Amino acid sequence: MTLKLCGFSASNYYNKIKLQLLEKGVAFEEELVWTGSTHPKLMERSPMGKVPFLDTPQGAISESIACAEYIEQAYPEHPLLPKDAFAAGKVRELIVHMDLHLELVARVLHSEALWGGKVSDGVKERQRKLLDQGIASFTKIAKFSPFVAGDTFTLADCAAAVHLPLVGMTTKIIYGEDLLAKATPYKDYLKHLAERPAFAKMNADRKENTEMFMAKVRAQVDAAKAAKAGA
Ligand SMILES: N[C@@H](CCC(=O)N[C@@H](CS)C(=O)NCC(=O)O)C(=O)O
Repeated sequence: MTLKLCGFSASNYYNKIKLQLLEKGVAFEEELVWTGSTHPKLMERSPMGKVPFLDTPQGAISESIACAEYIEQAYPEHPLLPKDAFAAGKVRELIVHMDLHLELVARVLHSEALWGGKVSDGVKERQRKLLDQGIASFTKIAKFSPFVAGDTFTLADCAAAVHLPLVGMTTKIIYGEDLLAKATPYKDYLKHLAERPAFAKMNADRKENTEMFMAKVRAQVDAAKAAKAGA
């Protein structure tokens, strides 16, 4: 059975794993699975109903960190984690930092930044403090020389490539300035990464799927508004 990556290409977490598979040259299939439902296709394979998840010959694995580690172990060719324990720890540190202290913090603002909703001033203030702290500490561990963990392309670049643009864009919309661009050279770094074939493929698929995803979300928002008006 070919390894299957499940989810949708507009998702940054999905693309984190897709980049890893493409960079490593692992043969894989993709299964389009949307979130936001309790469909068994999703819930029976991903306990939190989130994407991505992997369908492996032995069963499903969710959570991108777990997926990434599974892939590194099951497909050891073209490793994206250094052999040295300390260097590998620093790569993992960067990934966890970006997931928890940048992406998840900015995600709270997505309803206003991306989906036409409203986030209260109090929440914006709270997230701003967390973002300032997350970004300041990120600058202490991110190298950008030229890769985020140093001179070698690693799993941390798969995370940085998908999270940093979303965090930067969200802060620009909500706070009027790209807080990440002020503190890091992430835009030049992304330009450099975009030259890699895996990134070009991921970005092309992302653009196509994002149109479908936006249409789906807009339809859901309109249906919710209509239901509210009729209530
Ligand atoms: N911790 C998860 C986060 C994944 C995640 O939040 N994925 C989003 C799509 S980008 C999702 O599934 N959202 C639907 C939901 O939260 O119900 C991971 O690392 O895989």
